[in-house]
Amino acid sequence: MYSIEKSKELFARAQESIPGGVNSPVRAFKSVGGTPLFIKNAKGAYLYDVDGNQYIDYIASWGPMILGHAFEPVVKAIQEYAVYSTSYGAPTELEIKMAELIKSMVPNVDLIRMVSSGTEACMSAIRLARGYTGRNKIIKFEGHYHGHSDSFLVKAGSGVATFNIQTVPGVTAGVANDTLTAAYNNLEEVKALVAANKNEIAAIIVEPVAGNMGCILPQPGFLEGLRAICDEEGIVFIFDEVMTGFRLSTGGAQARLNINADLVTYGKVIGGGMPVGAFGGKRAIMEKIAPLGGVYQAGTLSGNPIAMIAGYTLLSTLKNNPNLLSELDEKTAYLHKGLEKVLAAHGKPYRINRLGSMISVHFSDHDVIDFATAAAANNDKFKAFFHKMLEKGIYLPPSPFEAWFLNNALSYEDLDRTILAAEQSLGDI
Ligand code: KE4
Repeated sequence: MYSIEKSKELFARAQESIPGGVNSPVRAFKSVGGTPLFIKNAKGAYLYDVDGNQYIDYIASWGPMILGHAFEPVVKAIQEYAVYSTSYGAPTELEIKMAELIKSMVPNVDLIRMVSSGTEACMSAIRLARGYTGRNKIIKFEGHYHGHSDSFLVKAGSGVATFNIQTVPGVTAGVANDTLTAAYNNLEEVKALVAANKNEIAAIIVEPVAGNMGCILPQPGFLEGLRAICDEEGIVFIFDEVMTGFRLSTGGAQARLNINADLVTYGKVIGGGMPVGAFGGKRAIMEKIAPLGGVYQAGTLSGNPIAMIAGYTLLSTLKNNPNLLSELDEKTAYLHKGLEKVLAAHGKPYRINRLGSMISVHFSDHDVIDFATAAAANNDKFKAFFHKMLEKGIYLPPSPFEAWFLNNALSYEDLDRTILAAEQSLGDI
């Protein structure tokens, strides 16, 4: 058994000054139990905790570290630009280059606005859709997570599902009443909501490939059906690509799934580990955003130069080397195959969901196609599996309601170590 004494000490100390000892709830290990590991440093595919233990990292900072930790070109860019000052509060050419780069990778984005988190991106996109349509209501999907702004904390995924929070205190009934929810992959439910709220729905927001209840794929025709409903009803179709963007392809889920949204939100990968989010899309809609239009949206550190150069360096590396994402897909397929083998040999029910490098394991005897089926899996078994893997130096997301995030610094030896650890862990639970 590896020692985590220093993490235990730090966790106790952290709780004296930080709510729950963490700055984001999913890091607290609350759903899986045990002590969250305090990380000292990371490089490539490996995390090193304060007790000196090494882990193969399948969180990758929840997505951003897609080419591995401390990716040299990003580190060098940050070091180079930091001496020019870390923020100006005035426009820079760097922001233009970042916007032009994203537009070159995502053709149906005419205008894009930088913010500092995925939450801000999704919150702003919803306000924009409401301002553009003059309507109040939105449709989101159960188990989807679009950040922690009030409108989205209704039947949300990620940490909200992990902690089984049904209604979030502080979210007023007024706000919650304007958020309608449907089961992911259930087009009939969406049609019924639209019919019952005729001309009142401003936007439908969806994680095109869900990642906040484990990884769950859109069923054939589902996204196309949503697109048709939005076209017929004048509803703004928003793809939340905070997780899928620049991971599923250099054009994100829109390109990979060949379907266009009206607005798209980004986060995670586009900052290369620095705080960046963005929302963008059709000019006719984006022109409603201040200072062009009346939909106010702002941010002191939006387009921050250090964040921009980090994101720009990572994104341009992905754009100029499209083999990197296909290598990552191949590595994930290899892991999938290996896990399939050991899970089948284990003889207990399981499902593996995967698209590209988004993957999750569910101890379930039925297909996991929405939140209800994800929640009905044997998630106690997942908790036991999580800790057995951690003891073997494999750091998975500490919740069955998260996708695993692979990074391209993972070697095939790391993947074989993971598969062997899974085989051993399954034997122990
Ligand atoms: P942030 O505000 O955390 O940057 O992004 C919110 C967000 C929006 N949309 C999607 C699809 C997301 O996955 C997220 C954030 N994802 C979680 C992990 N599943 C962030 C981890 C955390 O809360 O610490």
